[in-house]
Amino acid sequence: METIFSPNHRLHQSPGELLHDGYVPAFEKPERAELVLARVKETGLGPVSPQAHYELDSILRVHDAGLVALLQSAAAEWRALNRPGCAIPFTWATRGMRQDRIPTGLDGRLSYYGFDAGTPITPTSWQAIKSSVDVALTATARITNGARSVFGLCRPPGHHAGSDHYGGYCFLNNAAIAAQKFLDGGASRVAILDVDYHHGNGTQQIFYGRNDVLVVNIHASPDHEYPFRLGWADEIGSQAGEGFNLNLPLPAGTNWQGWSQALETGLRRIDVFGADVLVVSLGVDTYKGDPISQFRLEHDDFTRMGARIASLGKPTVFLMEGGYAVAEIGINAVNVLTGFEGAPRL
Ligand code: SP5
Ligand code: ZN
Repeated sequence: METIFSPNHRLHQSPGELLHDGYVPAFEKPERAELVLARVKETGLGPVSPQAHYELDSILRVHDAGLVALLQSAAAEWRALNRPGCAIPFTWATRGMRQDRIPTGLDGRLSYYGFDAGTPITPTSWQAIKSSVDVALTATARITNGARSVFGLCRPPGHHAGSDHYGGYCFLNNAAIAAQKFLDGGASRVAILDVDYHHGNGTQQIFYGRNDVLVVNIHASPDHEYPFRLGWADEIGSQAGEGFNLNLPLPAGTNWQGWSQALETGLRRIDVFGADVLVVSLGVDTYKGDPISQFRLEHDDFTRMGARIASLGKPTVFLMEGGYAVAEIGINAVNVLTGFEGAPRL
């Protein structure tokens, strides 16, 4: 399996942010992608290729222009106000506050488009964000050109980013942009399988009213886990999209036995849907040793996961999302890919 990788991911690095007196630690760090790349090479998974450069139009098919503009300018605007550190919001709208009006000032726009305090924008973040999308789009093109599978080693990740909001270490939704690219290239149905520990709220929101993209999420219940405000089982899609969003929330402590049952449910739904192509949001923060997560998957379970995904027999793009047990992230991510490749073809 070919891997698409950009060293530009290093241009986004959270310093760990002081937010009033609270500390927001930076689990999403450059070593993550470097260790996955090292494991790709160590295992001889396949060639590693650079990303191609794409115009912004593929991003604007999914995201609001105002969000994209803010991601490009926020750090410079922050600096122009003589502030140290990175651009970060510190006010959020709750019930009874206006959602319809975009404030003109920087803090107001950060409040409007951002939804958490853990996703700082540094002076060079935009280059990493854009390169991560380019990695996803390059991977997408490989499938369009006939590859059975490809790995987009995206960083920063994307599945928490919605059409007009960013957060959860995510700025632009790589998986959603890839899915839309497939549709624009002639596919009629795309399935997104999100196996990250956290609910992919952004991916769900982007496709919630549509029936051309089936979104299946397996994740920790939002009752107790980030992003807390979306990801329950009764979210099934709206209007034309009703029945085309499947959430499979699971309790803390879930191991392969429980997780794989949810996977089988998700795979059956994708099979019935009849996707032309599958996009996997590949987070490996379901690992038992993950520092911010509460599931119990082991190294070999990731191999099993890849083999089960392969049983769908679909052209498949894997795009890197979360996973924070840095020493093991490479083993777990690449185990999914080798498990996929080792599975008998249909
Ligand atoms: C892509 C992805 O996996 N994003 C995850 C974003 C999670 N952000 C919340 C992190 C909260 C960390 N809490 C630390 C608890 C450690 N004991
Ligand atoms: Zn995650």
